[in-house]
Amino acid sequence: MSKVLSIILGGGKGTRLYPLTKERSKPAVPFGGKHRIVDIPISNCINSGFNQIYVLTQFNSASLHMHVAHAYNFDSFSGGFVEILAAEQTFEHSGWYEGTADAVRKNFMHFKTQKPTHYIILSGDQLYHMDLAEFLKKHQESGADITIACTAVNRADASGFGILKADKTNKITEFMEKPGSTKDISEWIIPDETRTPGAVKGKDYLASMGIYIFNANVMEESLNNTLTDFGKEIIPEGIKKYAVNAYVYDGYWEDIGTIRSFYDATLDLTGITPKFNFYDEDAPIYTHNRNLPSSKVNMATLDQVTTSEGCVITNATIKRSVIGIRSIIESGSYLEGVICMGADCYETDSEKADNAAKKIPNIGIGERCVIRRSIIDKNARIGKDVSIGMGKIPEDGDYGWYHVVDGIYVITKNACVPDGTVI
Ligand code: ADQ
Ligand code: ADP
Repeated sequence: MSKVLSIILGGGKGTRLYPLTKERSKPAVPFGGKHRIVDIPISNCINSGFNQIYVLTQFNSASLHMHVAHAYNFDSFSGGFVEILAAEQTFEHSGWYEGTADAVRKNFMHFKTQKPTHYIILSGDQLYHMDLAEFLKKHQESGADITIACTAVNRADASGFGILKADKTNKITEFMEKPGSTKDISEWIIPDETRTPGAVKGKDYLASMGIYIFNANVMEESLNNTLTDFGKEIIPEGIKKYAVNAYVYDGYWEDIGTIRSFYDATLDLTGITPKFNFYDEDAPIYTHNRNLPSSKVNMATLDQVTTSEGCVITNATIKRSVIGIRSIIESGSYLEGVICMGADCYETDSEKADNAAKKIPNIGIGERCVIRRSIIDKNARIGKDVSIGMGKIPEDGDYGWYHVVDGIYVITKNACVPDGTVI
């Protein structure tokens, strides 16, 4: 019998998704209108039959705890749990996780007492459906000590991933972490005899997906040192010492750890045939059930839009956008290429009267706004006649209540945007 502990690496300082990670840890960042990023790896684990799950995160956030507590309740017979382990100061350790391996090491005593046979290490910021039970089966059949899930990528993508060489038996012979874009890596091109049937032309390099299975004893030995990162140190060292295999995955897999990739992958969900399937009965993506009312749409035109529960959209034109829970969009507004994360609550009539007295807009998007190329974080108050992203895009930077990252406007959580603002 195997006993598998799943460990989701929930994120370092979260700088690549800043400012969405300004007030929350990365796993808690809202994704796809009603989910959070962490729902993807957790759902992959649960759908694969692995329900003992830890999420390692750099800092504690109330919203992550509340989300996990609401969303993942297992009955007492299943033995399942999702537990968040945030970096903390103890007598032995001071502060932050120094890297991915260090995060696992700092919690290792906690894991070891459960006597697992295997650890599955998963990245917290990737979009994919994968049957991890099949991954474990292949790992066990091969007799490997460590198996790395990998996928074929093109030269441009190879620069930012760990790339590897594997022989006909899938044994990994060499590994290089993030070769960069200028190095000649032509000798790492996948040889024809090891290409999988699903191989795509142009995707010539085998990249680590940052998803690993370790036999429990091998994990313990691998961490018995001061190495801090899996990709930079533990995996390259492991290849010298252990039998390390590749498990090639041909399906859709995307990193959503940067503002650009988060924005593109989210908007892809609005396409006619999105690359990531949220509509798979056999592999649902779980989340917090909030008991919100259905969305109400009055006289609006919506084209390639996903709307979540509890929205009220009036006389708006919305194209290729993702509208999050409890979004209020007032009359005459135009949105294109917008990720609107929605709100944590509805405002009452007296709160709205208060807003009017203080001359601050209500939560939501006011009348006659035009917004493009933007991510609007939760609880933002966008006044009337606001224009965002219609002119020349400013340089990337921090402009206070909004940031521009990779040419995308990010309106910060709780931002208050006065009537008539143009950016
Ligand atoms: P990266 O994703 O660049 O490469 P890393 O920064 O170590 O590697 O992040 C891996 C995962 O761990 C991410 O989900 C990240 O958020 C999380 N993480 C990072 N630091 C953490 C910390 N201190 N505490 C908790 N979680 C942390 C890795 C591999 C590559 C591989 C790519 C595939 O190193 O070889 O190709 O993943 O995406
Ligand atoms: P989500 O739906 O995003 O998971 P919740 O609905 O659980 O979130 O609420 C998220 C946050 O909003 C919590 O901190 C909660 O306390 C807060 N919240 C919920 N309702 C209200 C309210 N009526 N007024 C102010 N804050 C609220």
